[in-house]
Amino acid sequence: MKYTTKDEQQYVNCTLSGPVRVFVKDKKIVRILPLEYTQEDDAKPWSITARGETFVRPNKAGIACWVQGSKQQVYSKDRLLTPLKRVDFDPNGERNPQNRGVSGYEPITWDEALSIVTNEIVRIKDENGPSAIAVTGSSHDSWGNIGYRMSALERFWNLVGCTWIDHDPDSWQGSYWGAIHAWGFHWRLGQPPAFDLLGDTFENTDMIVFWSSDPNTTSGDYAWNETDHWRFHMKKLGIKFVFIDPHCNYTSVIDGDKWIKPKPGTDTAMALAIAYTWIKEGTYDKEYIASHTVGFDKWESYLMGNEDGVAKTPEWAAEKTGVEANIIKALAREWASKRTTLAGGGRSGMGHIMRSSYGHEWSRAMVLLMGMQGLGKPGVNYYSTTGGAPADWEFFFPGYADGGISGGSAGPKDLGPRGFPKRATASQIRQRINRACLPECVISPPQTWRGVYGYYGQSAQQQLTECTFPFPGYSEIKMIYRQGASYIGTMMETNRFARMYRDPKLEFVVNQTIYNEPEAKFADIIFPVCTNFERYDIGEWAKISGYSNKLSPTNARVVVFQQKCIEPRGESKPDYQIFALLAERLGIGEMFTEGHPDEMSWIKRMYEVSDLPKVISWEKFLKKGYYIIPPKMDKKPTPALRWFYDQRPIDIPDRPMSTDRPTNATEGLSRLSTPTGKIEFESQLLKKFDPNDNERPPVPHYVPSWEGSESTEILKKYPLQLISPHPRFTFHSQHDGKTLWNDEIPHHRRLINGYRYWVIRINPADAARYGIKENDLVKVWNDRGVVLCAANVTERIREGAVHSYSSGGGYDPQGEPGNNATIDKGGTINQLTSSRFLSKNCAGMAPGSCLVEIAKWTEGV
Ligand SMILES: Nc1nc2c(c(=O)[nH]1)N[C@H]1C(S)=C(S)[C@@H](COP(=O)(O)OP(=O)(O)OC[C@H]3O[C@@H](n4cnc5c(=O)[nH]c(N)nc54)[C@H](O)[C@@H]3O)O[C@H]1N2
Ligand SMILES: Nc1nc2c(c(=O)[nH]1)N[C@H]1C(S)=C(S)[C@@H](COP(=O)(O)OP(=O)(O)OC[C@H]3O[C@@H](n4cnc5c(=O)[nH]c(N)nc54)[C@H](O)[C@@H]3O)O[C@H]1N2
Ligand SMILES: [Mo]
Repeated sequence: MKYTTKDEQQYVNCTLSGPVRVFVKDKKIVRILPLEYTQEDDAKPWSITARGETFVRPNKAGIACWVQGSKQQVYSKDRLLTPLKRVDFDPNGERNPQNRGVSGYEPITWDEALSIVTNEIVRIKDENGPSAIAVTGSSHDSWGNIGYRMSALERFWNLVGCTWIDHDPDSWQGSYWGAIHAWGFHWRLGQPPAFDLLGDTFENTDMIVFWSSDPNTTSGDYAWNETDHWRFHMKKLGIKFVFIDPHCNYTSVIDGDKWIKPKPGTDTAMALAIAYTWIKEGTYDKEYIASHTVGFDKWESYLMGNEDGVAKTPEWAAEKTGVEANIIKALAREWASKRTTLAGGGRSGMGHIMRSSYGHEWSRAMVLLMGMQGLGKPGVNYYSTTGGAPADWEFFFPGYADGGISGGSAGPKDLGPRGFPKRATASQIRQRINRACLPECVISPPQTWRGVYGYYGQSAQQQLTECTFPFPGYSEIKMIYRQGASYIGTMMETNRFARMYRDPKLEFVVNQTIYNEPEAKFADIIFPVCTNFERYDIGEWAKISGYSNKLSPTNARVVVFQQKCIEPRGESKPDYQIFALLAERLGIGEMFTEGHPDEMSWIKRMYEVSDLPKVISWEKFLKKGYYIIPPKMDKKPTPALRWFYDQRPIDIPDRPMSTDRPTNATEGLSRLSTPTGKIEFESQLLKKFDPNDNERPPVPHYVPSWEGSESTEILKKYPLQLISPHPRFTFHSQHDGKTLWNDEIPHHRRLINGYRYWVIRINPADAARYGIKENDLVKVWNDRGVVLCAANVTERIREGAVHSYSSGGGYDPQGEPGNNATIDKGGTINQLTSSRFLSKNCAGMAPGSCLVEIAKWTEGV
């Protein structure tokens, strides 16, 4: 085998950004390389021939740049190696909550740490009931179905009882609050299926409009360089790529033919003007409108200005968007004249624009534009070029959202009634919190929100229900148990979180994470967790399942036995083992483990309930470390929405709300899951719910942002629009600030006066006005926070906007944490974003709507 020397051992593992081969020498990781699929018994590569060209799937995994750097990360100086206690926290005396975030830590033994935590759990439960303990994980743990937050964390806390902190629909805000009302798919939170769209695009598409979409950076989640080859091939086939984005993003730089740069958050106006042009010029699919849609007359009436006296002409949109009317017209004409696919977001149904004020209106407008051009026709799809490769979806292996050992709750199951685990767990506590307003729930209840409660893909109606915290009969929050330590970097207006942690109402805070991260420093007790290279697990690369259904953005379905490569560093432990120890002390050890002595026997059980035993023996799987599920190439492709276009019974392996078997509840039907079964230009549900809602009316409207290019008053003080999409060189906070591997990348951080600063991008015209030059240190601020950054002066960001990646891991306050005037040196851009919800009935985060001021920073720090 390549790259080996005789005294090295090799292991296979899977990271959240790809499967790898790990080389170990003298008990230390020496190298991490992408997994190659070149063994004799590996599935042979599939190929697609279209327009006379053949594409063959690559035979090695296209992992993310930071995965190869994970060797450095394992040995990072920031690893937590022992349990820690805050020095001025005494569970039997002074707790000093006001010092969280500033006081130091001392190492304590596992025995001491577990005792303190179990005593506090028992005490707080006794005094207030279990609902006084609020629990949450981050969006993404390290890979593996057993250790994942929806698995071990949920199993443990469902048994103990707690108030779960629900994630708002951060990744798919607009799809969830908006697109669901246009085309249904509530079980996939409003995102469309992508089955077999790779082949359909190769064969039939002439042009792709990438709207708020940078798949080269975001990859449709977890799949990184897997899809780049696809787009290179599309270019070779002559498919034209148009980008609509205030930032000339990486995909655009690499593959783009045209870049259109609207003012952030104004895109719905452009969408309306495109639809207006099609109506005026008669260039839309009238037959499809008649047979596949409802409410078009209402949409037409709004566009023509019958409702508000304003026709949504390209000239009208030009004023809103800053994009010339003739460009909008030209785009509309070319779009209508070609077989055009719309790539909305880096994965179909995502995109930073839908994480901004009224983002749901954009998401609905996107569906309706496609509705006007015959969505589902060959080459006319909603598809972000990040999924839809040939795959065998009958082969069963669960994804993490299927709940692992909790038997969990994150939506339609792949797992089904296969006896895994024996006892599914569910907390008896009805009270839940929306994490977008967690600080307010803790500090200043009552708090009310709508539409975030548990797994929110049960039905479209579910999002109309209101929650008020505290729920009747339940406690306020006295303790937070936090798995992962990223929220100061990743949530909105995050000085709120620092204030929450320092509030005396919180009697006890536990953090369980891998690194000495910003949010961990607000805990009273910290449990050190090992990386995925230091424990066993099992998982399929990039497979989420549950609410993301059968989405696989990779070239191959690869199931990995995640081999432990080295012993856990220091005294760190896998999450599973920490919970097993706590459970034992709480007297529920046997309930938690179901008698399994360790993770390996859970792994074996997961192997057994999957289809793996049919194709690879347990012994061989353990030894080889992976299995590649061969696609069924003899099966006729069923491109995502072709059945709907053809008005045939649904023929894709999608599973609306099937809770028991992997079959299709709407099998035999040729309707969407909207109330009418059609694409709804006027939403029947929203019409019934609140016909007068002017923030999310039954027909999608352009609504000027509450903090954007039309906010005249705020603009006087904060004239620049900040967009903060997902970081190119790290997965959220996870690979930032821990090693030089990433921090040395000049578009990630910049070394100025011995400190590595987060980068902010500014247009040369704006930079000139402010007297800012490349690599200058700048202060970026608004009423919510002050952040120091390094300036990158670039034409790639439109004038009037500034661009900085969303979520670093380097929060470094130069004064009192939580004070909005305290300067953060670490680049925590999310101190600046607003905690205001998308719109009044849609309780999700809207980082895209954020105004700031900037100035060259000349003072020392
Ligand atoms: N490298 C990397 N990849 C990731 C992640 C990561 O952290 N790092 N995170 C993963 C996760 S959890 C998710 S949810 C997905 C998210 O995937 P997406 O939601 O698709 O990604 P974003 O980067 O938020 O936004 C995509 C593009 O929208 C553009 N944009 C911003 N504001 C506007 C606007 O007002 N109008 C228009 N037209 N465009 C705008 C941005 O410049 C960016 O190029 O990414 C996943 N992939
Ligand atoms: N401005 C702005 N903000 C955004 C967005 C945006 O577009 N713009 N997007 C939003 C979106 S879509 C998302 S998904 C969120 C993501 O926000 P988060 O989920 O908060 O981000 P991560 O950085 O992935 O957090 C993972 C945390 O878990 C820890 N961790 C990793 N593996 C393990 C493990 O195995 N065990 C334990 N115990 N800990 C582990 C990591 O060290 C880290 O602290 O950010 C949101 N924030
Ligand atoms: Mo996300």
